[in-house]
Amino acid sequence: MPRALITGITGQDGLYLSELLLSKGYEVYGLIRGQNNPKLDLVRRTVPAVKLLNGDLTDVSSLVRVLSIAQPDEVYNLGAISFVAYSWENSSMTSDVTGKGVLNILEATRLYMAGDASKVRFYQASSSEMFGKVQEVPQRETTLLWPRSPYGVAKVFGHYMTINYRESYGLHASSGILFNHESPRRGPEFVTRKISQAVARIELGLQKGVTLGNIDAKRDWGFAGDYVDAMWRMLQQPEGDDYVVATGETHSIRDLLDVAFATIGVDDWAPFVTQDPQFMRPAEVDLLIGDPTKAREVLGWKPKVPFEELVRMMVTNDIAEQAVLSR
Ligand code: NDP
Ligand code: GDR
Repeated sequence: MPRALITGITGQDGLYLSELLLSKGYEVYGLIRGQNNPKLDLVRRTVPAVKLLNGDLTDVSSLVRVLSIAQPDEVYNLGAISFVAYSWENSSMTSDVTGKGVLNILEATRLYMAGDASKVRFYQASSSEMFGKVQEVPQRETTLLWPRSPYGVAKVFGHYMTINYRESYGLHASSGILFNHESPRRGPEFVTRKISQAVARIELGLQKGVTLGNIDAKRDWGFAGDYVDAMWRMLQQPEGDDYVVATGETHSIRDLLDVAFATIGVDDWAPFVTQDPQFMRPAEVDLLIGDPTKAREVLGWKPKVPFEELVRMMVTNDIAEQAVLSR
């Protein structure tokens, strides 16, 4: 039975990846942090077979201990402070967790493999946020990185450190440059879920409108359930490598509002949407669109859920969820 360790198990991707690996017969270990993590219950309910171990990406000794207990064949490093807007307000902590945390888990993995590179394979959750200021359209594995947020800068550090461990120690390390991926499990701070929850509450008469920041930004949005499959495929290759994972389509937040409000039969969303500078970022990433050719050709991966279906799935789920919560 193959064994996997996932950091970030309480996050959106951690849950989908756990389900995928369990369905493939893996024994799955998850890193969990904090004395009293409120998301622990969700993990226990959703994927009860996952074995949880305490540790933190900022504490390398905890990572060494967790690896020695889990004895994994595959390590998926999904843990991060992942909210871009928050990263300006907590840039040092974001650097510690999202940046140096990658070095910590790579180093713990190197110690664990003890010179035997066949012992373990490593996945790093890199991000399209590393592309930042537009240099090339669409963005691919070779596009110049120009991050525009402390989060993006930290991810660039983690990305190159992963490549460095591959080149220095022969670690089978892959970096997935994933573009935005969403689901009904997406954190409510991200724009897709903020909108799907708001639209659901408007439909139920619980809320009057929603206040957003820049609605002209464009993103390449896919479904998280599809994207975790690409992570797994990377670690099944003979060599570690870097892959862009994206749909190849881009949409503005205006497009997102069109589809979300159409789901509740509203054609003109303008009366429901206001903008506030508090949700604008000091530096914006205006346009993301990925070229997933390499992932398709090498990994045999392609996205299954199109944008409109994804948004409708999220709104429909939130209507049901909010109806229960409001009872
Ligand atoms: P989430 O924000 O949903 O989850 C982040 C996870 O990181 C949580 O489980 C959180 O645990 C954990 N974490 C935070 N701080 C630490 C720490 N100090 N030590 C250990 N774990 C920690 O993110 P997603 O699931 O959406 O994303 C997964 C990864 O992929 C992240 O690294 C993200 O940056 C990256 N990514 C995401 C994309 C997306 O569109 N979703 C696109 C590209 C990259 P806790 O419950 O303890 O806070
Ligand atoms: P992003 O996702 O920054 O791309 O990072 P987010 O959903 O937060 O923002 C997307 C775009 O929407 C604009 N926006 C708003 N965003 C939020 N959160 N709230 C608002 O009210 C709002 N109004 C407009 C933003 O300015 C931005 O342009 C996500 C995270 O999952 C990262 O961890 C990951 O690496 C990248 O995707 C790829």
